Amino acid sequence: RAAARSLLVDIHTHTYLPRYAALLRARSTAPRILSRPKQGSKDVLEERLVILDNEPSGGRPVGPQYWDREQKLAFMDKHGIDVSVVSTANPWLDFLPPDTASTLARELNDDLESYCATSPTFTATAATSHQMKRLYALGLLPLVPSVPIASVLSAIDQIATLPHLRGVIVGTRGLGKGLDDAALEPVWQKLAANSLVVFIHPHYGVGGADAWGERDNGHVLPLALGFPFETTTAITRLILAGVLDRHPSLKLLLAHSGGTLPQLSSRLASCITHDPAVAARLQHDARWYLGRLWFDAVCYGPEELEFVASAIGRASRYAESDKIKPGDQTLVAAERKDGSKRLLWGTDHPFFPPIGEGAQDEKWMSVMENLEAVDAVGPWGAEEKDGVRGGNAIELFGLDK
Ligand code: 5CU
Repeated sequence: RAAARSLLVDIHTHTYLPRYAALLRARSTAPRILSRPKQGSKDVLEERLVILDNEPSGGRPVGPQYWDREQKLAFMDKHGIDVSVVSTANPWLDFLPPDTASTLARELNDDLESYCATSPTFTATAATSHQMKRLYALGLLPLVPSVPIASVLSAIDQIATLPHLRGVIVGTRGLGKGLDDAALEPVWQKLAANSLVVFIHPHYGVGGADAWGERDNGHVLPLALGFPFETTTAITRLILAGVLDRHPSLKLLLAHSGGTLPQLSSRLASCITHDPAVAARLQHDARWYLGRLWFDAVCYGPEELEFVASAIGRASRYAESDKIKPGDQTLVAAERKDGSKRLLWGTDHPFFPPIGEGAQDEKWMSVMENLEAVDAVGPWGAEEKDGVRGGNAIELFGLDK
């Protein structure tokens, strides 16, 4: 497999490794995997994944695509994906007591390393003959209430020594008090010092799902609204706590294109300005921080991608001075291109599979929509599109090293 063309890299793709799936099967409360007779046939059992509280319809069907590495590779082949940066799916270790979480983090990080290390190798570019693996991964930290911070730091040390782990995936609760908890300072410091990417991903959902109505809408409200609102709240708290001022080299990657942060960043800036106590804590205009973050390109539409890239690109206007006023149109074209450098393509596999009998053999609509969206962003040329499809991920995760 020699790639003369630019690579397609999936940075938002999950797994429940066999060790983790076994843990979920052994549980009797969510999160869990339960076994029940398949609808319409009493003798055939099916497994279902219940990870959200009050999950509708007894959870969702779950199968080997969640834990079998060969199925991950087959999915990648089907969609022309060269490399995946795999992460454990939610809710990670959030529900475990500190000792168990610490032990399991170490075991799962080792499992992930061998998952990647034994994956196929290919020559990434004919020019450099650099050898790349098809699988890299993001490790787990035992981020649970009452865990000794030394256990979290030791997991970071472990991850930093595992060659195919290039970062961590974290939820939004931190040690139970959010990502603006001062107790996390040494964690951010160590992650930054080791150049590990921190993928911030939702699980619980904030608002959206249960407000102002009783009608059952299945998974739609928690996933479409609750997840992005959760990410938005978590990253906003982190920014307001000055984490990015103290740790400017911290590499934070936000799920689902940053939730609603790009859309709300000017409103956030205005609210901060009108609250001097909060404003005094920050070194920059809120919009500046967008340019310090990375965003996945999992938003299913070209207009949204173009908008997010513009908002990221605009961040440079808010650097140290107000030399360039908001609304100045002269930079807009360049901004749209610059912002694209912080967008990275992803699939969300194995979530959002095709629906309906026989659809399993087709390419996944959720994947193709995200791929076609990149292609359809008007202001982007080949360089920007190649970057979002893979070049930006290669650079951020150092996949060519
Ligand atoms: O949209 C997503 O990322 C997900 C996810 O990660 N986990 C999940 O349960 N549903 C959707």
